[in-house]
Amino acid sequence: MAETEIKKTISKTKEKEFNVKDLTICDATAQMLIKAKADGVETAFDRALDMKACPIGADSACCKHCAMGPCRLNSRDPYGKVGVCGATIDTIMARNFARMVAAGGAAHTDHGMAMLDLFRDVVSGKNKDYQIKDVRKLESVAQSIGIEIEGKTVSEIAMELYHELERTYTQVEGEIPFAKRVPPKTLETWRKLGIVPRGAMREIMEMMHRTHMGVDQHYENLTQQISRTALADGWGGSMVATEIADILFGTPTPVQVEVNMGVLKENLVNIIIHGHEPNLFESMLVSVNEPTLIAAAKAAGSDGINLVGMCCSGAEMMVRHGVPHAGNFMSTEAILVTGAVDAMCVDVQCIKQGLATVADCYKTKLITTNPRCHIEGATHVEFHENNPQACTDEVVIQAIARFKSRSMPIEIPQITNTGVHGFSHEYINYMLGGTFRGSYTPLNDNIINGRIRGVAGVVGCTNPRVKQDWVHVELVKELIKNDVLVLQTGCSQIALAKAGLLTPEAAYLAGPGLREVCETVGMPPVLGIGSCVDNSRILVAASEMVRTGGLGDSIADLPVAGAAPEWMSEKAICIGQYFVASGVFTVFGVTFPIIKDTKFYNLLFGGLEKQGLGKWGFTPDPYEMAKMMIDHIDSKRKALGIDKARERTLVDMADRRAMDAA
Ligand code: NFS
Ligand code: SF4
Repeated sequence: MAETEIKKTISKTKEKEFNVKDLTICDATAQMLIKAKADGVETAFDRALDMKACPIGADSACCKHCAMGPCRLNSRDPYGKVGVCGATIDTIMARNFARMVAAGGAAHTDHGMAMLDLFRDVVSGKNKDYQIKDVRKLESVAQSIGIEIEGKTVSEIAMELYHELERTYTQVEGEIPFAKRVPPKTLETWRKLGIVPRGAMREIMEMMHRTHMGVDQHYENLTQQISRTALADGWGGSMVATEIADILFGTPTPVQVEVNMGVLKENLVNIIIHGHEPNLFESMLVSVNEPTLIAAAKAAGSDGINLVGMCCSGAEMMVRHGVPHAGNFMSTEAILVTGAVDAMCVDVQCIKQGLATVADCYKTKLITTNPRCHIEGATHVEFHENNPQACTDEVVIQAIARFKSRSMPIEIPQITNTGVHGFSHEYINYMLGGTFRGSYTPLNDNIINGRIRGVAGVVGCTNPRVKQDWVHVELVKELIKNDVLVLQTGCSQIALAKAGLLTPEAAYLAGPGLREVCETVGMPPVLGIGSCVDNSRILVAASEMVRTGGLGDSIADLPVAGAAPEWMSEKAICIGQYFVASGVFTVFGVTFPIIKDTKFYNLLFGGLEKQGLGKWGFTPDPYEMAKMMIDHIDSKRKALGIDKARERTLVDMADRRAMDAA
């Protein structure tokens, strides 16, 4: 069928010249951007070229919290002017930052609370479509917050756990349940600073109140609530989301998976699930295996149904069930350009409204499912947890109908990358310690003896303001080359999977110490953990490292660092802040929404560390970022007195090379 059937969305005047090599290192996405251009179809890459970022907004130097404004301050002379109400640059930036944290935290905690709602209905028997799959995990989570399990039935433990965890959200006074998992010294610091979260709803509400016109106008006091709100996400909403998903759907263990656009198949009905809620995806798995629907797909002329994921729920399904993953955030429009996607089904978060237009161009069904997220132009088929298949069967039926009437030319980039994903903190424990003596001792030992220099969490989004995947990949390569073990989640994990680094064979790219550990254990130097809410697994792993001993008393003592090199969402800011408040040096790329060398900046980038927490860092350059993280890791090693061990290892290596050469 003629390509003229494709609706053109780029007007001739708007069309800007670009070289795809400047936009992405993902070959599949590049191929589709070229096709999109030929088809006259616009994506976020085009719009980013067309939309110059507002420099005042980029620095958070504006405020529209009341109608005496909006007020714009001068980024170049931040103290030269104040808002109409008198608000200073520090107040304005801190309030804007606070609202980003509140919004990001709200996204994670609302998602976590929805998971908990489902858990309650499963336990009470109201919901019969889902079950508790991982009883061991249920018991260990219950025990971790002091619930006695001896002599109790699974459903008694589960009900008790539900009531405990509900406090994560609704509690008005006291400490959230997972505060019990925080290393004592870290918790002591939080208590001293008054930042132990009460309940997420309370913290987010108070944050919104305090950032209203004329309330909290001291950046230091605002920062305290910023930390408390962020911690209510990391050790609260996100952690509950992860733990409940494990209990209901199973705790991830390593699984070999295919990633990239080549997972689409021309002869199959292709369905993409893009979003953040595993309950929708779990039900999709049931629907695509329904014999009547498979028969219908075949009757329509296909060889069957192909279910693949994108973004974070995709990452969760990948680590839990080995479901193929088609790409990260900046590939979601591009993949529709293949013409091969019969339905893209979305729930909440990171879903570009632009998808509706691109889907329309290629006659792909774009289906929204969550009452929280409708998109103009998309079909809404609401998902109800108590009757999930009604929605997911309908998605399959619509996809089959689209397959049957396929009229577009199809072009699927023939690229797939096989890797091993699914390293939950439980599995890291088991992998390094063995079945009978599962523990973090071998990890700590290898850090102490210097084979592993430290651990880095590299996470977060992709963003059309930078070359897609490039900062992630260069940063991670640099880190492992320097013996830093890398843990990954979200879109960053997918970037590295596409670069082929989530394989045991990639150990050859690692420094000698890390390579030795990887080869002994048979693990990749880059461990894929799951979705963005699964960053909570990194917090638990860090606590385990402290508890195991030899690496200090608090998370702030550990030789670890974090990064979100291509971040874009408010969720990423909230994650960054909860890592910082937990004691981790966290570096962001792209841009940082604060003016350098202001008082608020100095607090985030240094002052918090003096209070016993972590600190922020910023650079768009991956090599500089790696250096900052490694320097930080080395300074922590020095403080722990384990820098000497590593120096010896390196001298030994150099000696050996000198001897080899002689
Ligand atoms: Ni995280 Fe997941 Fe991706 Fe960023 Fe969006 S999908 S929750 S926010 S873009 S990593
Ligand atoms: Fe301007 Fe103050 Fe109103 Fe903000 S709160 S818009 S700074 S007057």
